[in-house]
Amino acid sequence: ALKALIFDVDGTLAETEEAHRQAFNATFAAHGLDWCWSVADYTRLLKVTGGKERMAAHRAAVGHGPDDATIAAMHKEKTAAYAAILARGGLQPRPGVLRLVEQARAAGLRLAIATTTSPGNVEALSACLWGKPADQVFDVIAAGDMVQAKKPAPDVYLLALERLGLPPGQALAFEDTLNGIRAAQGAGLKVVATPSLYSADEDHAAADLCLPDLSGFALSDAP
Ligand code: XBP
Repeated sequence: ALKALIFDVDGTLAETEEAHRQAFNATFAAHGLDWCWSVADYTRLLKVTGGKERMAAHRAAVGHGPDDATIAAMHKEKTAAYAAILARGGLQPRPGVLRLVEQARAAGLRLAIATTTSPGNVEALSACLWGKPADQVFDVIAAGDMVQAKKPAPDVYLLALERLGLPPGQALAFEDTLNGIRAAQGAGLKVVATPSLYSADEDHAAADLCLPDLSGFALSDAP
């Protein structure tokens, strides 16, 4: 029987990637760097998961840019810029997210996060969507650099399952990207995909269930 739901964050709980993109660009400008990511650039760059990894991939593509230590420092500034954008408000949960979280709680399911972004960004979003700390909404938070290999590697989902103390057959993952679907399935999980603004170009046929959003999803629909 289903005992837990495991959620991706960016693009799945909310359309956060535009705030991430703006935070990256503000950080590049503050460093006097001639990098500026358009929506088209960022759609392509999102295939590289993780902000530091994404900056390094861009550096490799353009052939110049800051060293790894500077990228790490810039990523901390980017994280602060992202939190400031979210603190200004205006970010909504994707349809059905709040209701599903409540329904799962009422049914006695446990809730977890499996994300590539940092724990601080999970907090910033939780404050935005629920007005409370993430650990008051989720039992387990597996995030960012807690694992060595980011999505599409299964590591962050394996960590979430380990902390839940559950086998993959007793949990269900929610994702918006192909990298996320691969990560969850690599951990043995079934996945519900709800493509987002920045992943609409991908083919999500590999998901066990694909929906435009979670507004029509009930726990009895679990694949
Ligand atoms: C989202 C990501 C993240 C965010 C930016 O992946 O790949 O890198 O774009 O966050 P997921 P950071 O949806 O799997 O969480 O800059 O903190 O990495």
